[in-house]
Amino acid sequence: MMPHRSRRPRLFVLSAVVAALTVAASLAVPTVPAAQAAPTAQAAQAAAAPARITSVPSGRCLDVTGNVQTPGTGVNIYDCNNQANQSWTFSTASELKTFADTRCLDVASHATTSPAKAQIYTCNGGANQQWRLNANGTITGVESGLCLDVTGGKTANSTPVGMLTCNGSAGQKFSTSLTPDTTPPSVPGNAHIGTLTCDSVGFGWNASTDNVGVTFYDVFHDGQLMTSVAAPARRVDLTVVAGVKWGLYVNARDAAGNVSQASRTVSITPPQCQADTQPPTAPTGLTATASGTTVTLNWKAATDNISVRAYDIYRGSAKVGTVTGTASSTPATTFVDSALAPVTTYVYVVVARDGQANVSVKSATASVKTGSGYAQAVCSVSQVGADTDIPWGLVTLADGSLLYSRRDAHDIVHLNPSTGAKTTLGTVPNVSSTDGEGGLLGLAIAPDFASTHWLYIMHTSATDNRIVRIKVENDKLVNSSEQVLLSGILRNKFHDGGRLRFGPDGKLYASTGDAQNGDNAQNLASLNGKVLRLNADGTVPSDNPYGSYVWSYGHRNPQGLAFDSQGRLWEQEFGNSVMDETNLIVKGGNYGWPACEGTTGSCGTAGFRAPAQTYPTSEGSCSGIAIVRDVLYVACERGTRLYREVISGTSLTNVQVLFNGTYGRLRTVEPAPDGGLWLTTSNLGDKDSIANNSDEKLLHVTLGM
Ligand SMILES: [Ca+2]
Ligand SMILES: [Ca+2]
Ligand SMILES: [Ca+2]
Ligand SMILES: [Ca+2]
Repeated sequence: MMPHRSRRPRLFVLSAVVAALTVAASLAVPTVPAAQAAPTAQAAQAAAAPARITSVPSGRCLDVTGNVQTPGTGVNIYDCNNQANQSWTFSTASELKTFADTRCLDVASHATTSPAKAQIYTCNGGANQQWRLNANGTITGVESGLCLDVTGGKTANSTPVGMLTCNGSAGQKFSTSLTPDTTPPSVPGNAHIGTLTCDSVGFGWNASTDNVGVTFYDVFHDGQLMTSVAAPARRVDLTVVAGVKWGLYVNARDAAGNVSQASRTVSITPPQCQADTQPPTAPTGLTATASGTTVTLNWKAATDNISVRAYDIYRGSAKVGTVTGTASSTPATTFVDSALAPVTTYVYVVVARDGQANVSVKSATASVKTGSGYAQAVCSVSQVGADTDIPWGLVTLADGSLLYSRRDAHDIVHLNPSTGAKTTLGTVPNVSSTDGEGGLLGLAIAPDFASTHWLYIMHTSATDNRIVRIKVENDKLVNSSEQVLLSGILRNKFHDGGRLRFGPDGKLYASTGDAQNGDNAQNLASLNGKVLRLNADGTVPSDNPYGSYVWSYGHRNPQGLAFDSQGRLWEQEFGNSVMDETNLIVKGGNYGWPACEGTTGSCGTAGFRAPAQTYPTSEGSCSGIAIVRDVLYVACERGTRLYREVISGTSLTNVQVLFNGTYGRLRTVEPAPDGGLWLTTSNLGDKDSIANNSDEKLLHVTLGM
């Protein structure tokens, strides 16, 4: 029921109606296209319950300017008057329809950069006619990620409404009884492969169901999106790489952008296209030069009848590293061996390998004597622990001992790095894995841990990712003390983020993945694809930029967080298939995913923040980061290396590659109390959720300069 109104607003309403009728009568009203006169079953379903959409600051209605149905007519706010140009429905295809469902709200020219024009247009199924009604009151264009915006946040009649970068302002808040679809499709069943050749495979699955309808299936390998196919297709032919093991799976997506949990993983290793029994030639021209206790090797590339894929580097008889390439990129011909003893002679040889494990004869040896000083990045490395599961989160206690989470085993270990002695604090309750990257993830302790005993934990549950805290007393988790600080962060097989870090401001920062749905990253109402900022008690800090937990957005799968000496937050993020990135995070910043990956894609979009450093995914895929004396250390999985980068202003300079291949995949790096680093590996069983099928090291790195 309309509330009784004062005379003045009523007069405004009446005059608006008269004005609108006059305009409508004076223009030729376009006829309804025949295709839309007979609604489909889907449209009929959507046509239920038209409603108004009101701008929050003014209470005025979203209104097609002048009550004109001509395609291209803009929208504005106007006194609510129950005219057809203020009556909206939200279709199952995520369209906002008006004029009795004959016109769709539309972003002019498919614009994706701010500002853009919002208008009505003939409904055509375009991505620029799909909208998301968000829980925080914003209405975002699916294609552009931009927010519907009352110009200048004004409240006057006839204020135009356009599209602007989402900024949390009141002019971007709307109220409506229209309800979006928030139910994701069911998990695609029976993921399976057909014929597998050296360069292709057929991949299929059973149809998912959805309360509205499945629109797309997104096919991934190991967290990388390969392709999206429109439903009802239930199979796709994929290009694969001979000899390279991939885990294939598929997620179903509906029109509203809800993404299902992933199917089971189907593991493939394509056969070689041609048998190769011919080893590469030996590398030649090997040289070794020492600078302090660091040795740099260089050699000339070997050749092969097909291709050289890797070089193994031996110091004496011990293999100390591997430099790898891919089917499309040759391996580098340089290697840095650090943390050597001073004033000692070392002898190196290098061998080349092809893609089928044929190994060349050894290169000629190169011998070199190290210098006396530690004037180098790394002095020494020692192993302080081993684990049969994947160490993920790691914190140092005041006595110098370590707590680390075991991702797939779901428990927390207390390690004495001096003796290697381990005790188990206990199993964290309600942890669930994802047959992928989810599980027991990041850890953090507040500065007042000694008195409060709170251990902060980020983990996957059966329904979501969440941040909890549990007291540690008498070397045990007190599970009865558990408090769930933040739940409802979407989970999926991959892209679960998971790092926690307390800032110098006493706030808890958390990195969340996009849950395999890039749209989440630009959706400020979503907790996914974000850096979040919480008070230590789990409440929203009053100075967060959007009145929510969101601190920055537009992230894909961030897993590294660290603060520098100026209190600035740096973040490490996995890209899709091209580039990974390190970002300097600013309050409210938009880091561009999914339109922009590293520096590729629509990275020039206004408002997108550029990364401080990028890495080809084959040389990166980095997870944890740590900052010691304003040098950033980046632990990389696929790149099997630790990057060392000097923070200089807002840049990262003097990039060095450490431990290239020496320890395999690296997950977590943390500052150690002696000014060095803790470093953990993630080599085996790291793409499954099977507990204790790994063979990992916990290392201590003594840093030099
Ligand atoms: Ca749905
Ligand atoms: Ca060969
Ligand atoms: Ca980015
Ligand atoms: Ca495992």
